[in-house]
Amino acid sequence: MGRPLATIVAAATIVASLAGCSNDRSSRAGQGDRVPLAELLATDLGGETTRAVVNQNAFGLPAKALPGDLRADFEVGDSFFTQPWVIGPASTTNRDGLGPTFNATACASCHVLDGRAEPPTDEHPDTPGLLLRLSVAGADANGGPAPHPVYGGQLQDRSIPGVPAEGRIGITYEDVPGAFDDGTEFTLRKPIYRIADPAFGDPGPDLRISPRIAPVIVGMGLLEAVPEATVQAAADPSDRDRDGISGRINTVWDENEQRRALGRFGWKANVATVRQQTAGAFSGDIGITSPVLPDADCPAGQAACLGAPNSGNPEIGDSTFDKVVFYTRVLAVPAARDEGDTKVRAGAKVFADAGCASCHTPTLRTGDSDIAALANQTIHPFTDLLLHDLGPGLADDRPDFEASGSEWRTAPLWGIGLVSKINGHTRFLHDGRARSIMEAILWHGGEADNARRNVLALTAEQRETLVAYLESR
Ligand code: HEC
Ligand code: HEC
Ligand SMILES: [Ca+2]
Ligand SMILES: [Ca+2]
Ligand SMILES: [Ca+2]
Repeated sequence: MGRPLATIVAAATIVASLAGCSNDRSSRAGQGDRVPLAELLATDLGGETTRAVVNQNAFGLPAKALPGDLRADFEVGDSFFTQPWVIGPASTTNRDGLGPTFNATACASCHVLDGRAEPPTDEHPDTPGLLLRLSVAGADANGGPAPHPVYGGQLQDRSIPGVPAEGRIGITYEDVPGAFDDGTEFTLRKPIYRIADPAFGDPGPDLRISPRIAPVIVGMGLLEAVPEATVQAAADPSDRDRDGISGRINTVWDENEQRRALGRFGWKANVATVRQQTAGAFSGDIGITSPVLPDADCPAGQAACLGAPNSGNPEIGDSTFDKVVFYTRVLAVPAARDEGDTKVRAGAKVFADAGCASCHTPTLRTGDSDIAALANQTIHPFTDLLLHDLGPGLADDRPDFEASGSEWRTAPLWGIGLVSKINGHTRFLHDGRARSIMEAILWHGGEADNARRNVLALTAEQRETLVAYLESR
């Protein structure tokens, strides 16, 4: 183990105690020496596009360095992202066409303040930010999940009058107890999902459900501009360097380009581009047809859905659609904070020494982008954009293109510390099951099991620094 920076006394203590701990740990411990502290503590997470603003709207600002003439497009995109769509035909003809079935009336209903949704709770049982993706065994014509023959690819729990909603999200919880090595106990809560009140009968035993929560959507265009070769180079599917961490790319169907492409977006890197993600959201989540997905999302057999009128062909036209895509691509990453704080600095070392950076890659470089401000930026997203097997605890047993039932894309950690301030909750992971940042870490298994065990071995004080560090990002 090399020498930590002399100025960081607390971190040095942590390194020493990690090295002396008796846990059976892999070669990952000590890899922190290879992750420069300067990268872990960088504040310009989105490169030159970073915005140093900490308020309720910190996820909702345009990238810095965006030329003025593009700001108008951003504003139009914002309004179609934020304002509710209405049932057609309506006098507001450029905002009608909601449904026939849907989950929410606007992008912003789920990505609240361009941030992160909370799963349904006793206090907010009808909050829309959690989706159930549905399928049965096999693949569709493009290698994606095969939709359920009756309920389709997603459970739409709302509908326009005269059309039945498909059902409701049913969740029950199971307690999963555990303890840190120092004896401090904790209880995780494992959700179990079903379709409650299914409108078209029992979906049957072949139904596969993948719960997904709406994430923060800052920095999307930057992630899109990371060269494919960078992502490919980080993949290590057969774990050649024998560090216990593989990392695979997902290859998905790009509907816009009509070809297979590298998956980057969604919790399983199941979508190639922001454009496709936006079209998918308009279609599946809001019931708005678009230039990319011109047909209503009505499975065969749902007669009322199929028979309902459209409000335009498509309901969102090229120019407006493009502006929503643009808006979503250029949302600025807020600057990190508290980089001089002793706790935060100590926590950065813990993060590196526990092996977190093996997947949560601190630094990437963007290549070309059609949006000049996003090109050639050094960014700190804390993701490798790769799939990792996180073990049975987090598995949904629903493959998504190349992703298995237990593989997930490394979640970007930029912006994570502002979720509590902007969205008023601390629910993390792909379905929001974790009730705190620490619970999210404790759910890690599979390829991340060594990292989790390193965290179990920390003292209470070290755990606090790790969380303080993540809250500064
Ligand atoms: C019903 C809730 C809901 C609505 C409405 C919604 N989203 Fe999402 N959004 C999600 C969920 C859930 C995911 C994760 C999807 C997955 O993993 O497949 C997501 C993912 C995304 C992502 C990718 C984020 C990432 O880090 O990979 C983008 C971009 C996005 N949404 C944009 C939009 C836009 C634009 C709209 C409106 C047209 C919209 N969303 C409407 C729930 C929603
Ligand atoms: C083997 C790769 C890997 C390692 C190592 C790893 N993670 Fe993760 N991390 C992931 C993946 C994949 C997810 C998404 C899992 C999910 O949502 O089910 C994730 C999710 C998270 C989240 C939740 C983010 C969100 O937006 O919900 C946090 C926080 C986190 N990791 C922190 C850490 C910390 C701290 C460490 C080190 C102790 C660590 N991770 C080590 C792959 C990894
Ligand atoms: Ca419609
Ligand atoms: Ca459906
Ligand atoms: Ca490896």
